[in-house]
Amino acid sequence: MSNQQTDAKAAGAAKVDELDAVVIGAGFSGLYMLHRLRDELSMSVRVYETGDGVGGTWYWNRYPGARCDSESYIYCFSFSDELLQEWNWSGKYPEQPEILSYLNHVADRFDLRRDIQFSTRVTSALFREADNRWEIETDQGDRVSAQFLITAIGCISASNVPDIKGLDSFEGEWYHTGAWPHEPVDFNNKRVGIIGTGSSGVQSIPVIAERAGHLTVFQRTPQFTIPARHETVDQKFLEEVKANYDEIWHKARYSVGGIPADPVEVSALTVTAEERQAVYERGWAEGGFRFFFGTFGDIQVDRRANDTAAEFIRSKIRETVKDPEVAEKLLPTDHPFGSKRALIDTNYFETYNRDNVTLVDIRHNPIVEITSKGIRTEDGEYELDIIVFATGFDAMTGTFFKIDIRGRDGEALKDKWAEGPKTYLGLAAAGFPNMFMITGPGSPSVLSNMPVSIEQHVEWICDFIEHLREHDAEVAEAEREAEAAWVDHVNEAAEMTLFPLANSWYLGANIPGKPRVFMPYPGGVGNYREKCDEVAADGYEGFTLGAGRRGKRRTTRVS
Ligand code: N01
Repeated sequence: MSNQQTDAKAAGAAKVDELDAVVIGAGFSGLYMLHRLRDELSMSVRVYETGDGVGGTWYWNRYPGARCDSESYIYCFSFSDELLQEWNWSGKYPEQPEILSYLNHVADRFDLRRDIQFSTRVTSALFREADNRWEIETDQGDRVSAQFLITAIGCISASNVPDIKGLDSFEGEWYHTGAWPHEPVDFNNKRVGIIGTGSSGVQSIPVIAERAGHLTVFQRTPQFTIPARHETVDQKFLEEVKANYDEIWHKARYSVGGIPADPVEVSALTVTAEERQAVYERGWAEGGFRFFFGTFGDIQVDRRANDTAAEFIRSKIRETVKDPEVAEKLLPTDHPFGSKRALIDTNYFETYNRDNVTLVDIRHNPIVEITSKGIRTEDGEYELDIIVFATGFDAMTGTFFKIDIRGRDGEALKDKWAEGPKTYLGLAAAGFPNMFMITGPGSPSVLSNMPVSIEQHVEWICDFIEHLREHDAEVAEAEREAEAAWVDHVNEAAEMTLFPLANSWYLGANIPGKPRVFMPYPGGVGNYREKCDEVAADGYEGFTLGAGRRGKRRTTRVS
């Protein structure tokens, strides 16, 4: 393995640095990947990061109210006991600034910054068959070659600003929640309009409403959302957690969603109406994902069971929102509960009781255009000083497509995935040797507590690289048959759930023209981990290992 880490620009444009690995992105995934490759496998690694700091998602998503839906004690790395013991979370659900501080602490603690090149976007990555290396270029003129290319680019990082006529003519300010400015936005006495009521909208609407002169919410799809019951972390609870972390992480790693919840077997359909009501009331009072995972075992897979939870939430909306007409507009009726990303909130429905908040139902009164003064819907114009787009992301594939990634025979990843992403285990793609994806499409990723999935991927990739080194194998490539079988399995697993019944970004439905394919793996992080471990134990079944050159590929497995 080479150990050369000369700075590309310092060495001059003509010089091509030779690295063992290039990692794209310095969020949770990229930071841990760098630590493992560099400090445990002694590899030469460079991380390229578009932002001017670490944090990924938590660097970009600085909108008012941004916080994580996973509880803080499990929304962190588990790989270092010292790190777990020394860090003290203050919020039950950590706010964006606190998560960003945590990631900065991790970067400093493990001395990661010296191998991260900030303010640099990777523009292309081409696999050179002649010497089995990736050639990577950036918008800063870097040109490096690496044996391994590892994407740590996040699943929801390509912002989607919808193509609405007239945005250029708007004379006020506009922002996307996923690319929020670093300086505070002044909402004081301003007329603010927000489009979108997904996670970002539901979190930011109550906070913006408190600061703005007037807030108009443009809602296309009403959402199910559960009160988070946010509070400061109970210190006694944190002490107990710290004393029991091994057990907690074990449970999370073998769970469905990467959180240490005990599976609930009881069906919502086998209890009496009174018992069901009592369970939902308890879940509602506890709040957060406990309602989702801790009430009944079949609400995610059985429509009739799901209907009971959906009706309970609708009754809570009617109870909370004082104006019956507004409440009616807020009732989700066109998709099962949880089939779009499950949401949790703080004072979301209560916000519609405020005098300075107006709800516009753009499903029945569509946006026609953005004007110089605001937003015009079919029934009139809403004058605004600020427009906030909480309109989500070109998820899971969009960030890949911003980079010109080409594998064997110059095949573009964008072409390979034209009809939807095709991966083996969400970790690798046939035709793209030595490229590994952290939380790629086809892995549990966005359906899980991300750090748990990220750690599993990073560790699996490192074990695989060690295996390659031990066996003198230069190249690893997913086999097409294994990839096709995995894609089929992901689709079959999705068909067993209620996910396909909603128009969600999981299916690409939010981006006009995007193929409707369910992208994350819905089989649960525990099952997925076991499958990945089996693949490894079986000599990395489904991968061809070897020199990798055309005509010289070894088709027998090295184990
Ligand atoms: O984006 P979304 P998000 N005209 O795609 C609407 C993670 N996250 O940024 O439902 C009008 O969910 C769209 O309407 P519809 C989390 O995984 C986590 O909120 O498509 N409206 C929807 O209401 C999450 O799922 C956290 O009909 C348009 C909204 O915009 C993911 O990021 C916090 C429109 C987009 O919702 C994305 O969440 C934040 C158009 N043309 C985010 N296009 C936490 O952990 C879209 N919409 C807390």
